[in-house]
Amino acid sequence: MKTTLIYAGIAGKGFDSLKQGMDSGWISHGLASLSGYARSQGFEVDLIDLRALTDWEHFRQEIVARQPDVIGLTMMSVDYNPVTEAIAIIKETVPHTITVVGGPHPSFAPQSVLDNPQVDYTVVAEGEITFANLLRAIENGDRPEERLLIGVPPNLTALRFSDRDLFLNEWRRFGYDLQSPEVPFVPQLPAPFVTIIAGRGCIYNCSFCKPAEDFLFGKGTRRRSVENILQELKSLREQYGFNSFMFHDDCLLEDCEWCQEFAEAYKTNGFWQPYFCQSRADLLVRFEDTVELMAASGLKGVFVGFESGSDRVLRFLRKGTTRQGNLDAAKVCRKYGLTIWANYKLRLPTETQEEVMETVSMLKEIDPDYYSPAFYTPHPGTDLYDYTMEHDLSLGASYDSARRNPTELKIKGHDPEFMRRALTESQRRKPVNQLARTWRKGWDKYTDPAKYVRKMRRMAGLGNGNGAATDTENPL
Ligand code: B12
Ligand code: SF4
Repeated sequence: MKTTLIYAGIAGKGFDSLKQGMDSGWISHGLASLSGYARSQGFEVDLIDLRALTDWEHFRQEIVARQPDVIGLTMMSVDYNPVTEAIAIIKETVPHTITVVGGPHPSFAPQSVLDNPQVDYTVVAEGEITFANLLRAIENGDRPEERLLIGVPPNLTALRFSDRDLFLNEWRRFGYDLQSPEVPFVPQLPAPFVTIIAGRGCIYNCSFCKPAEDFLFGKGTRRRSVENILQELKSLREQYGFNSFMFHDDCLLEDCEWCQEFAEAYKTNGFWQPYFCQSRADLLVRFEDTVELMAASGLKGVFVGFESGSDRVLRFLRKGTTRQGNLDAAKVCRKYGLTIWANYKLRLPTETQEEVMETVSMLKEIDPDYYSPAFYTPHPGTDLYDYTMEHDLSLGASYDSARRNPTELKIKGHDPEFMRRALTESQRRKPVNQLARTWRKGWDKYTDPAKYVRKMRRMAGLGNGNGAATDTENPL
């Protein structure tokens, strides 16, 4: 029996977009895990990655050539339209093929997938065991009648590692160079670069995220053992000689004991490769000792969900953090030399222009290394999505817009011109911070410190720089 998995993540960048930036350069661990488990149960699985194809005609040709018996498609909300189009082509070209859709969107809004009669099965929640069981039933000619299947959570430590070859072989077939298994996105994380997931779920309750993620992974977090993660890293070291990696986990730092154990074991097992992870701001402050240990083991940067600079908005988001807490978290990052990737949202429901400007001013104080602004996007299954719908705040954008990128507004009630200005302003550094950054960047390169200080004084508008080269420690 032939099974093909489909990654249809082209809503943002379109076809032929593979390896153009982080969104298009990473594997789907969902599909890679599904494939790993299916293979361990004796099934043959291959992949079509729409990002590597040229257009829908190309997709049609691939389907005709492969003639799969079963096709499994993964779907975030933003993938709804490409997945629907792919299924229409599959049913037109190889009508006998059984289509199975799973992933975050079907788990959060199953009816919207079940409504499509061309979808034979919709799988809610984690799919490894359920998908393999379905394949076995189909092979035995004993297909379930029920179209909605509920996934069974697997034991994460017992699972096979993500089947990266599923993606890498497919990319190689289309001529993509594999100097890095996944696309590195910041200079702090050099190629070859890989992503890894230590656990599933999150114990917190932010209104823009929950309860949706609980429908996917259940309440709370399940984490792989440190030993299991190290085994995967060892195999990645052997296979790809990776030079850096990133944890995809929503909030790695929530389990500080796990992080401490990992940091110790990472070093003692001879790893030196820099890595990034994601964290809430409050945990960086609460577990500063753990942050210090991790920084000593190779942690080089953190994706921080600052979200807002307004205490009222942070309470509304049930974020459990404060503006001051966000500022303190940034200080902890600076103290241990961690790159700050700042995630924040503008144009949230109920947010006033003054509150938007509080976020802008907070960012000026944080002075992050990378700005990651979002125009709030309601995602099905979350409490804030329900609030948005109940209060008729949605601008009713198509699924293609179910992305956080601040390109178009998705919520009614704000002046677009003001939002564009606020967006630009949120990413403008204070001149003093800009200067300090230029200083740090240039300092190492200058062989003549006095000359460098004179140049910086001129830039800072402190005269022509002559005769002022005494304070090389802090020229600003
Ligand atoms: C890493 C990540 C990314 C990465 C890589 C994404 C990728 N290729 O998988 C990047 C940065 C590229 C990314 C981008 C986006 N992401 Co993202 N991402 C994540 C994150 C943190 C981890 C994903 C992951 O690997 N999970 C672990 C794997 C094992 O789980 P999984 O993929 O869900 O797969 C399991 C089940 O869903 C199911 N399953 C999945 N597919 C299938 C298919 C079949 C046939 C079956 C049977 C089962 C099945 O079985 C799998 C194994 O148990 C999740 C949050 C989370 N913790 O999951 C958000 C998350 C998936 N992302 C989200 C969003 C919103 C986005 C963006 C839209 C953000 C944006 N820019 O606006 C983009 C969209 C990208 C695109 N398609 O164009 C949302 C999705 C919400 C929604 N309603 O769809 C999530 C849930 C975060 C959140 N809480 O809001 N993301
Ligand atoms: S936003 Fe982050 S911390 Fe909040 S519930 Fe979602 S994953 Fe957890």
